[in-house]
Amino acid sequence: APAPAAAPPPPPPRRRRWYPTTPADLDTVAARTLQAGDDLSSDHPGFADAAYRSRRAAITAAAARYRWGDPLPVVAYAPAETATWTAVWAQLAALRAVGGGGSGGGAAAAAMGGAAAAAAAAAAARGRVVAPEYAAAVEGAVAEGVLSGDAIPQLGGVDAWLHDRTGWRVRPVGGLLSPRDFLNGLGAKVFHATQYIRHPSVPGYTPEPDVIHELLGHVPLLSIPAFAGLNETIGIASRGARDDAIERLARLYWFTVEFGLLWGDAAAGGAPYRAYGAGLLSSPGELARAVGLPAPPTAEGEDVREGASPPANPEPDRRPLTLEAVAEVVASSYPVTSFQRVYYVAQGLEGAADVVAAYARQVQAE
Ligand code: NLE
Ligand code: FE2
Repeated sequence: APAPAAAPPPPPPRRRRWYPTTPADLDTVAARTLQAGDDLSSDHPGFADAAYRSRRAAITAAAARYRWGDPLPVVAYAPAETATWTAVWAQLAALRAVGGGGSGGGAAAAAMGGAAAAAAAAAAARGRVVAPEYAAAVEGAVAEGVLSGDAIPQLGGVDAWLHDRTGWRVRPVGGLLSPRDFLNGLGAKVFHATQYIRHPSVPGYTPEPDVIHELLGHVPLLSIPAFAGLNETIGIASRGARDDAIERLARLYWFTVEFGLLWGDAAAGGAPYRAYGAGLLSSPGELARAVGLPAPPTAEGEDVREGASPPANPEPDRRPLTLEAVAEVVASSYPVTSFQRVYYVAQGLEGAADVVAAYARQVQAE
């Protein structure tokens, strides 16, 4: 007699891929960079500059050797590298101070104490073109000697400062990680930071992360608990996620953490938009454009937007960041070598964090 029909095989167990959850786990992913210092794409301003390329290769080699628990690599920056940092710092400091009553406005208000301080801080914040929490974080880091316009900060000092505030850690990386690896790092409260600096030919805009972008864009924001939480939320949602979900989360990250704007206080005569995206806060050219200011002059007096990677974009679109808009955000590709065409505008850092958290819950329920 024929054998009885076999019962259908049980469905295969839903296999969840392994993902890193601790800083030490990241040793397995941090060496897998997509673009290393010795492999610049041909439209990069440093492509034809052999000295720049070998300098980057030396810095990224130390990052590749790093393992969790090692001392963070110390880079002996050359005077020309420091000069790039100082020049970009000065332009960004000027933009940070716009509407803030001078760079010491927040510190002066804090010294008054009580209701007078709150009123002065509110007045100082009204015209800001950057998120007031960001300006205060940079001022705090400067006051503590962690950030300075005079020298490129080393990762060790920055890491200790950040860890004291929000428990986040900084880890050196040689270049871009895959979106999955990078986002998984955020879930472990680890921010991967490059240590090389942008090519001096186009200081007002670089298509890639560099030490200015990491330390002046991301790190101050990660010292703010609500904003660090937004980053961690995206990171946790990325754990074991399907590839298409990783892509959507990476886009959400791009349009918020990298290029997000906040509504300002135009009704009270203040600035209409304020930047909180790290890609804006590290680019004098794009920051000015995103918030509708004239571009700052460079040291040589020319418009930094002329030097930004092509094409010179027309006036950008600015759209409200709502949960409904997130469907559009996560379906939108974006340029990586030129200014953005579209910015999404949130209602304060908490508003941005709420929208991100709501979308992250949807992804985790998929
Ligand atoms: N465009 C930014 C800058 O110039 O600092 C870097 C963006 C990295 C995603
Ligand atoms: Fe970034």
